[in-house]
Amino acid sequence: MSIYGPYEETLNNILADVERRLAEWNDHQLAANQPKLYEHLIGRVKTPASMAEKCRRKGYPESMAAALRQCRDAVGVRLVCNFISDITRCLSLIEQADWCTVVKKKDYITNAKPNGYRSYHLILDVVEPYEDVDGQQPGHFFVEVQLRTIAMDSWASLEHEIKYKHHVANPERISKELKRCADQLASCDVQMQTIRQLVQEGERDK
Ligand code: 0O2
Repeated sequence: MSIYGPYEETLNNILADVERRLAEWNDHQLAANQPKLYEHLIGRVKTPASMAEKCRRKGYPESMAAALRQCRDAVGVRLVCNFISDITRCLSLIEQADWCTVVKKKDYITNAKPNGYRSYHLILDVVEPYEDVDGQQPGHFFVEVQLRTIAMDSWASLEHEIKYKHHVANPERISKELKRCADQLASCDVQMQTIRQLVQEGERDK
């Protein structure tokens, strides 16, 4: 039996619902002739094996309650944005949305991890028409949202891939190069933002 017990289908439904709401936001922006909020979206329900491993790593019981209440990232959505300012636009919409409450924020953009990882993480409490682990219906479910630029996302993919290659010859050198690369990409994100601003100012002055 999966660590999610009978909730596996519910989690997939919640993911679909959150993805639909976020896609609607992008559609509204485009219909109003505004730039996209995000370039693309990736959603996933954490695999039961990966969730069981996380429970063990965190010292939680390998139970449905721990998977759904203590871990809080069984359902995850990553919004990959073109510009840093789009991350701010997404954040502001999420904070004002009536269908969710932000219960935790981690700003790894202002405070990058020592390895160079950058991203903005949110935990949302979403009310959905399903019974939750406390027997409430509509129930409360947690959803993790990660907001990144394309540059931050490509770095994280590469770093993630390398992390699981345990037999690399020169791990210190690779970590150092990865950190340098993350800092250069962060500087490119700032430059891209400046270019976007200049283009927008030019359009306003026309
Ligand atoms: P997956 O499959 O990506 O979900 P908590 O202590 O519970 O508040 P948590 O969840 O342990 O926090 O850690 P945190 O810092 O919020 O980040 C968890 C997720 O962020 C990871 O998920 C990654 O997706 C991403 N992440 C965090 N740090 C790094 C990093 O250094 N490199 C990369 N590539 N990704 C990172 P999972 O659980 O690893 O897997």
